[in-house]
Amino acid sequence: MSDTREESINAGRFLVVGTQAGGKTALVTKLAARTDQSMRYEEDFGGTIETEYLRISFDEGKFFSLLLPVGGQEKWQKLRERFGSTAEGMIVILDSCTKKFWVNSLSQASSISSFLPYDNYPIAAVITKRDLNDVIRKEAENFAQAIMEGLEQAKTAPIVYYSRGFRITERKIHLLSDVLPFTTLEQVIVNSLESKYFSNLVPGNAQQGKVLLPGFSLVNCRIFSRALTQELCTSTGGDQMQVLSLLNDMRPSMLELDTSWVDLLQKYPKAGAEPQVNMAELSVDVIKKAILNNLLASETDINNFTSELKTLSSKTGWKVSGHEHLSIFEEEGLESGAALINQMMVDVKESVRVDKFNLFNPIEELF
Ligand SMILES: Nc1nc2c(ncn2[C@@H]2O[C@H](COP(=O)(O)OP(=O)(O)OP(=O)(O)O)[C@@H](O)[C@H]2O)c(=O)[nH]1
Ligand SMILES: [Mg+2]
Repeated sequence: MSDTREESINAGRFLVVGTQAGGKTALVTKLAARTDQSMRYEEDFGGTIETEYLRISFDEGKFFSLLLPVGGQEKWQKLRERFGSTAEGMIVILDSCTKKFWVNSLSQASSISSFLPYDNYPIAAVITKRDLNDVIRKEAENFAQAIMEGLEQAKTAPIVYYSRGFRITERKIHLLSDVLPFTTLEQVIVNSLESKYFSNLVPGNAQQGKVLLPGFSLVNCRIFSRALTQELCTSTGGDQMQVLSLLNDMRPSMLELDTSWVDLLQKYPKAGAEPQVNMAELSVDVIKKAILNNLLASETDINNFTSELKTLSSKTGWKVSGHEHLSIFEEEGLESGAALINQMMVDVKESVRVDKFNLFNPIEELF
C-alpha cells in the first residue's frame, strides 16, 4: 500500500522589511487583529523595534503564519540580519506615496539575502497606502498651495516646532536668507501640511489631533514631507545611497528630533553637505509636479519594481511569490495581503536549504 501521508506546512516565519514609516507594523498588526481582537495598531512618532513574531491565522486558526515587522530605521540593520538568518520568507514593504525611498527598502532585503541559507526563498512585495496615493493625487495642488503659503509666512514670522526628547520643548527659528537648508524646508512643509490637514494637535503626540484628510496621519505627514523636501532640494553630489540612508536614520522631522545634517554626516560621511533650495525656485507648479511625478507611485512604477525583483532572483536565490498594492483601511486590501502570505506559505515548501555559510566559513579559513 502506498503511503497516504500528506505534508502541509501550516506555519512560516516571515520577516517584514522596508524603510521607516512604510506601514510594516500597521499592516501586520491589522492582519493579526483579524483573529486576535486584542491586537491594536497605535500611531507613534518614534517607529518600532519589534522582536516578537505576530501570528496571522487562516481558516479560523487551522493554519497560521508568523510575521516580524522589524524596525525600518538604519540602526536596526544588525537586528534585520539576525532575524533574517532564521526567517523562511521575506515581505518587502514599499510606501506608494514615497517611491524614491523604494531603493532603500530593496537594499534592506538584498543585504539580508547573503545570510539566507536557502534557494527559492519566498519573497513578496507589498506596496502600502494605496488609499493615500489616490487622496494625495487629487489634493496635490492644494498641498503645493499650502506649502507656498507656509513659505511666504516664514519670511516674516518665526517657524515654530516642538522638539521631542524627555520633554517637549517649543522652539522657534527665523529665516536668515532665501536659501533654505534641507532641515528648515522639511519643517516648513511639515508645519504647512499640519496646519491645513489636522486640528486639535497635541505637541509630541501622534495619536491625538483630528485627521482632516482621510489616511493622512501625522506620521504620514512627516515621512511624506521628508521625501518631498528631498525632491525639492538640490543635492550636493554626495553618494545618493548614503543620502537615503541618512534620511532613513530617524523619524519624525530632523528639527523635532534635535538632529542636524552635520551630526548625521558622522554616520554617513559620503552623503555630502546638506542639500538646500533657493525659495525663488519654488512654485505651486514645481511642488505639484514633484509630488505627482516623483513621489506617488503609478502602476508602471509598481510593475517595474516587481520585474526588478524577479531579475534579482538569480543573484539572491529568491522566488517572488507575488505583489499587492493595498490599503490597510480597506477589507479588500487586508484580504489580498492575507492571500499573498498564504501563497508564500505554499512557496516555503519549494525553498531548499543550501550550505552557503560553509563556502565562506571565516573560522575555517583561520585554521
Ligand atoms: N493611509 C494609509 N496609511 C497607512 C497605511 N499603512 C500604514 N499607514 C500609516 O503609515 C504610518 C507608519 O506606519 P507603521 O506601520 O508604523 O510603519 P513601520 O513601517 O512599522 O515604521 P518603522 O517602525 O519606523 O519601521 C502610520 O501613520 C500608519 O497609520 C495605509 O495602507 N494607508
Ligand atoms: Mg514599525
